[in-house]
Amino acid sequence: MANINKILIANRGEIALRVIRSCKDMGKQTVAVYSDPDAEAPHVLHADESVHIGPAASSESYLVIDKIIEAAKSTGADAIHPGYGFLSENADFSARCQEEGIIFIGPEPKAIKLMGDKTEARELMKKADVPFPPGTTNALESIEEAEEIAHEIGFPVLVKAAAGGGGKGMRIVDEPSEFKSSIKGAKSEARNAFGDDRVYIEKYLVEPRHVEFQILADEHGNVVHLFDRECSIQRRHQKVIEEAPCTILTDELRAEMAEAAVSAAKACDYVGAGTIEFLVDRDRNFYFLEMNTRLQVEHPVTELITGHDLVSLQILVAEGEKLPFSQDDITMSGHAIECRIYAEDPRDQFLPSTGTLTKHRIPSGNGVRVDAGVEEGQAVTINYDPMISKLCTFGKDREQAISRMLRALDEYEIAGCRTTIPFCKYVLEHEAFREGTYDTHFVKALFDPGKLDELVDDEIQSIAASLLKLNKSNGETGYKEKTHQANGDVASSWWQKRRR
Ligand code: MV4
Repeated sequence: MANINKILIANRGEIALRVIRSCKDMGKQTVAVYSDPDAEAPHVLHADESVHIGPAASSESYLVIDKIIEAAKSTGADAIHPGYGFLSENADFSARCQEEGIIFIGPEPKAIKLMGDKTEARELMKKADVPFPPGTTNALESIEEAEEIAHEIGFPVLVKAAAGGGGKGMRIVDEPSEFKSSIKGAKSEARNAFGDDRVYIEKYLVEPRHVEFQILADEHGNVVHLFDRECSIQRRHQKVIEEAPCTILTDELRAEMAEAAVSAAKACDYVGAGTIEFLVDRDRNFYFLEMNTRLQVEHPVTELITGHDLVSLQILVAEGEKLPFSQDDITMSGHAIECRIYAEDPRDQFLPSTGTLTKHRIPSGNGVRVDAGVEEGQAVTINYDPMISKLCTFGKDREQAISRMLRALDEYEIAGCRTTIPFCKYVLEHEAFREGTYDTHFVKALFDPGKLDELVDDEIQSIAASLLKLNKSNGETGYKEKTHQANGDVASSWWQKRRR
């Protein structure tokens, strides 16, 4: 048992803030680290102490193991929480913390390494009796070998990078003639992205749904699951909307998948919070896809349906405590949805839309939770992930969670950059989403940017905000009356539209 007194959060933005909040709930001291442009970021302002770790580039700040370790030592932090992204799934970082006598709030290097290698993970699932898509559990040696396996499992097949995940180094192959170029392409992409060009093949599942299970494990061999999340609404392998629980699972299938998820975690001697991703096909067969050895962006929807604080539990387990409950004590109720609000323009190919958030008024009310990493007046830059916030709603059932989400999206006021709010509204109002009949191809197949009708709304909001600012500064220079008039006009038409 190791009591943790002070935790360094090796991250930024909303997740750093999220971790700080649980630390405070538990009476733990907090240390933030920050790059040049983050000097006044919310995570720095909310932590008890902070350490500057370098310039904007992540490769020179948030990703530098030596700098993070040094910051922990100089502040006397006894543990490090990596959040998600950055160093969270870096086995060397977990190992280095161990060497330095600092508690890494996450799994052992062994589990990170194992699950980071998709061929090894598949091999492990074979032993653990967890189903995975048919194909090889070894890296490909030759085109002939690939053709042989494809002949066995049937086209289409997928060429995937062993070091991959998140869609990089992945190629669909529909017929033998495409093999050569697909393998070459996947290999070169994998080499560039991971410095590892090993690839393998597996059966390509058409129209699958992405369903994942949250698991938690302690050092004493206890492994539990906290049910499932549906994450099929993605674009370019980036999740946009998630919900819990998944609507297509029967109690029976849920129990079966949960058992497989727990087996997968046990197979790699997992400790901490982790996620087992599955694909579910049209016949409701499920297949292990990968394990994420970190806390996930979408963890709040699980917290909302189970009532448990996953970050506190991660910390508890890192202290060597036993899980405070058994599987039977964990129940779920109601329904939760998360919309990721990105600073991207859904009308222009989701291109990043940077700028200063001249207005950021988050929604509230019954069943609404917002995890934001940016505050009004702050700049959204291209240095980091363009996610502004995670807007979650909770309801007694899916229908209530959806109507609360639409209410919250309507209430959300952002000016200074374009956001994915209109896109989220589009999805939530779509028949396929309402009926729950969508799959991982939703955005590609069903999203029509021409149908976004809130352009005027957004633009007027942004003009109104700028004019309001202008109005304030002109108040000091004597032009108040004229701009006040203009501002009043715009503001009133904006309100009229909003009230329709
Ligand atoms: C698949 C698949 C179909 N069949 N594997 C995409 C990201 C990476 N984690 C794995 N991915 C997929 N693997 C087999 N055997 C389809 C996808 C996939 C996908 C998966 C989850 C959510 C969205 C997706 C979008 C396109 C493709």
